[in-house]
Amino acid sequence: MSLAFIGLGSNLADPQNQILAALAKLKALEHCQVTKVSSLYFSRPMGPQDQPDYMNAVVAIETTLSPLALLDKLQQIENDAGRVRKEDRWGARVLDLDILLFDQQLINTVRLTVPHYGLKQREFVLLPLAEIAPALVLPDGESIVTLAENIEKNGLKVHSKLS
Ligand code: A4P
Ligand code: MG
Repeated sequence: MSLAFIGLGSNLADPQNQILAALAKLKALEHCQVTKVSSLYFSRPMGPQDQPDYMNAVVAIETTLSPLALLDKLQQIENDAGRVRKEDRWGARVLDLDILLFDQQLINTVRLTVPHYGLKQREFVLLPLAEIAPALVLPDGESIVTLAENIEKNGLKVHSKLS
């Protein structure tokens, strides 16, 4: 059994409902058990500023799936939500599901980079992670709580509880 952390983000087509629907689909995945759910966070866009604000959350999943099999499931959920992949980096999206961590594994393949490359620079990832896994330490030895305490909050705030 592995422990994975998944980041959820949306800034189009009713973001709050997108996150709620994605959470329900994650809970229904075979070979996966959602064990922790962060609050729903309101966040300012990272990247281009001419896009709507985001809703973000992080969940913990216990799974017997491989990292790539889990990625397949996440991309299926993104596609079902009507996600259209565009060229514009960091642009608006209906639903983004990222594998933030997979146990203490370091993965560098064409399809998958874990830990997620933006993990340490994103307040909307670090704070929800610290909320649900305060004892978590990254493979490089850095503590999530310390990273979360030291990052610029950029208007991040808890919007509501998810469960
Ligand atoms: N991929 C590699 N590693 C991973 C991983 N750990 N998890 C590959 C998931 N996928 C991973 O993904 C492109 C490819 O990355 C996938 O096919 C997969 O094989 P994508 O979801 O199509 O691309 P993306 O997520 O749009 O990448 P991009 O444009 O770099 O976006 P980011 O970095 O995810 O940022 N502001 C706020 N406040 N909140 C947000 O959530 N999100 C973004 C998107 C921008 N600004 C934001 C937010
Ligand atoms: Mg993504």
